[in-house]
Amino acid sequence: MRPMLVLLMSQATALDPRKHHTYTDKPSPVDSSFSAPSILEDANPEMNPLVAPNAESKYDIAGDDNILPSQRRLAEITELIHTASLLHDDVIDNAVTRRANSSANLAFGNKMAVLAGDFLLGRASVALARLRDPEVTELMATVIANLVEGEFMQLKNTAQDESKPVYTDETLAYYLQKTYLKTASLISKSCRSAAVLGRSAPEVIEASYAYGRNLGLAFQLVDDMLDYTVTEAEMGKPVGADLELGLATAPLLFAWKSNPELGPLVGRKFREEGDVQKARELVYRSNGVEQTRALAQEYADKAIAAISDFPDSDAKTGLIEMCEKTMNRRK
Ligand code: 2DE
Ligand code: MG
Ligand code: MG
Ligand code: MG
Repeated sequence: MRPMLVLLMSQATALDPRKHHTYTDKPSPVDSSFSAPSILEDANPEMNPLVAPNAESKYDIAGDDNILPSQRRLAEITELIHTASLLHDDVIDNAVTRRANSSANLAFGNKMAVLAGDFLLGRASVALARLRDPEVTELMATVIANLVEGEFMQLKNTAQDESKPVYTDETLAYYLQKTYLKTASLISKSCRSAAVLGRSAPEVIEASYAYGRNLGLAFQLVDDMLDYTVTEAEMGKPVGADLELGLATAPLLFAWKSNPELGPLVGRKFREEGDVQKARELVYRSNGVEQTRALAQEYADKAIAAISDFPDSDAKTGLIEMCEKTMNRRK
């Protein structure tokens, strides 16, 4: 999803008349001299499954001149960072499945999985440096730091003193900040970077960032909701895992808001026998799932509103579809 998003954003912003100047009329210093080897330094482009030139897509992205080579590379970098974060995530979460397969940590062990993630981050950094765009380098390097900051916030779990946890307005704000860092930062800053590489006008750059931020928040809210609602066979990754890990995500936070008795359970991170089951039941009984879906829908709507001034195009339609798909996904 993420590489496609970057390509669609590249296309949609290129078609915006507010653009400073077009690719053909004034190529950026990067793109006029940009001849990139494969992102993994492989001479054979077939070896690069990420955004192969002939990649099949229902969107018309393969030979589109509106998409710059640097923007295609950015899409690949985004995917490398994302995949690296999942390799590390599955180690941290002790997950045994990913994308309907064994997780890398199960198949190869934690050490190899961590090193594989590090390798992808290294390759992403090399590719980023080769774009020769300091602003984009800063944005995407910040994403890497943000992913880690988000995970740290999640380890801490709540903004409250754990001995006396009480639901306050800060509880949801903390969760949303964590969610921005661990998920929406990558989506928003890669969308922004696509517009920066395309030399878009400042308001177009801001719009692409706002789109990504809101879509990213919707995406993780749905992810946290699906953890309560779908089966592992549908998801292709463990479900019900968040509570087992002691994580208070949106469905639980909404349940907690109307059931203060959940506080002590959250405080001890569901470590005692029966905690998880009790918490899960309260989530279902207090519409925590529905409230999470409604909040996700608000963000998805904001994402669509953010790009409303983009001129109509297939790419814009694709970006809107991404929001709809995010809301309807079952995996
Ligand atoms: C997905 O959350 C996790 C995203 C960020 C992970 C970031 C880490 C810091 P989930 P699912 C681990 C390291 C960052 C790097 C290497 C850049 O809800 O449900 O656990 O798919 O995702 O397991
Ligand atoms: Mg996980
Ligand atoms: Mg995780
Ligand atoms: Mg999850």
